[in-house]
Amino acid sequence: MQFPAEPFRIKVVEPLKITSREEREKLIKEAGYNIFMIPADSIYIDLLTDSGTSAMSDNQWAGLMLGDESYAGSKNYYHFEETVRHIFGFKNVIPTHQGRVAENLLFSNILKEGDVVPNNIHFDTTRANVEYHKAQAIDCVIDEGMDPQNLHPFKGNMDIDKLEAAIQKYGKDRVPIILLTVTNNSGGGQPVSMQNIREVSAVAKKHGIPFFFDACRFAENCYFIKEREDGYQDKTILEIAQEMFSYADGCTMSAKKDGLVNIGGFLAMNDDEWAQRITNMLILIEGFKTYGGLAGRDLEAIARGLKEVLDENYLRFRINQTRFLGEMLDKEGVPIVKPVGGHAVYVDARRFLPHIPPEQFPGQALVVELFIRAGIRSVEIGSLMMAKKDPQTGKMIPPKLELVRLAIPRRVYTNMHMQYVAEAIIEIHREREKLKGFAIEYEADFLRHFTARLKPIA
Ligand code: P61
Repeated sequence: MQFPAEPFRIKVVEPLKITSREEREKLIKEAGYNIFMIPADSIYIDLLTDSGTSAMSDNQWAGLMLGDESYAGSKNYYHFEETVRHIFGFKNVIPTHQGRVAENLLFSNILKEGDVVPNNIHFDTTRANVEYHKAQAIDCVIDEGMDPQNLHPFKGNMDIDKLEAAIQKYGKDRVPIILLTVTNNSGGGQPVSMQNIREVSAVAKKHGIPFFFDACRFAENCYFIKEREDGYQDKTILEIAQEMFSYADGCTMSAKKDGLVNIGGFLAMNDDEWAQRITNMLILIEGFKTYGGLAGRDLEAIARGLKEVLDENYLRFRINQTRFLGEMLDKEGVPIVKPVGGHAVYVDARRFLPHIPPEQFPGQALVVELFIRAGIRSVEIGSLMMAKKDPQTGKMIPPKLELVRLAIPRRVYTNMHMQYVAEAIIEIHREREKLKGFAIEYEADFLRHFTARLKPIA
């Protein structure tokens, strides 16, 4: 079968509210045309993020009842630690309540002013945590990774020449760590190949620089390796993950993605001295080292989720569900980022709405129309979220791409939901000339997309 059906059946249902077009027009107007301001229970299909929105399995829910809420030494911590060690192979396992805390703890321990951190592309929380320590976050993804039409199978790969050039330019003493984000979220959920991981690891070793993964979507990355890279077709996802992590010294992880849970994360590493220092900091800001800001039951759910996410039938469905949505759109001429990534389909709003200039937010025009027409929530990743201001003229400098992300929660929506989403977008695409741009009425000084108020341009 080209698109496998859901490898689970539904035991509990959560009814969805279906609002009328008039209700949605009123809601979005009251929200200042900002999709973050819409109450979630007025949304029919919520594709804002795949983070923390997974459906847990019956096995995970059962695990919650085995939560041991002891302050120190909870049995769930040991299960969690053993599971992370088995899959990721790192010696020290430090729980945190989500991914950005793992980043903050790591960088607080190793970064100083003027340092440089290379990554394929830093996710926004990673970049913000690097810059908070007055260090510089630099992106070294291959050029193909920035071209929405290039069909390279591993568009998340690090450009080894760019990485070497950065180390030469700043000197290895100013590069305390090399990161690699799998899959590359900010580049469209694109995978990194095992070959590239080996090469990055070799560069790191040659210069004596520690190498860490941002491992949020590691299992999805492993599935792409199995599917696309020679020599991995007969390996299990666990074997691929174990090999991948064997080339690194540690990782940060938001378990809200491939941990299949609603909250949780961790930091894992081989270095005992770093782990000791970070644990002391953890105790100051998150909690004792056997819970790290989580309940015992949360740790149990993560341990079980990390095992479930390695199931190849699950991953085959997961990756193909995303592809199913992408291919339906592509077939009807809707411009998307290709190949389709692991966790989301990205619509190219610049080509979808060429008559709306970046300063009138074409991506946001599509986001608003998709909500009004179909009750679907997506998110703009374009000028509203990412534009910079020219310090001299005050004029907006748009980012390279104007995208709308349709992120798919894990095990939540069926393929019929995806068909509904595709039909809505295809319908809008047919009538695209009717869409109009937006102007900003209110904006905050930073991260304006979360709270901005907009008005339609007549
Ligand atoms: C997302 F709009 N991602 O994609 P935490 N690394 C990577 C991530 O994708 C990631 C984190 C670290 C989110 C949630 C999100 O402004 C935003 O557990 C590759 O969320 O702390 C999160 O993990 C951080 C969306 C986060 C945003 C911040 O939707």
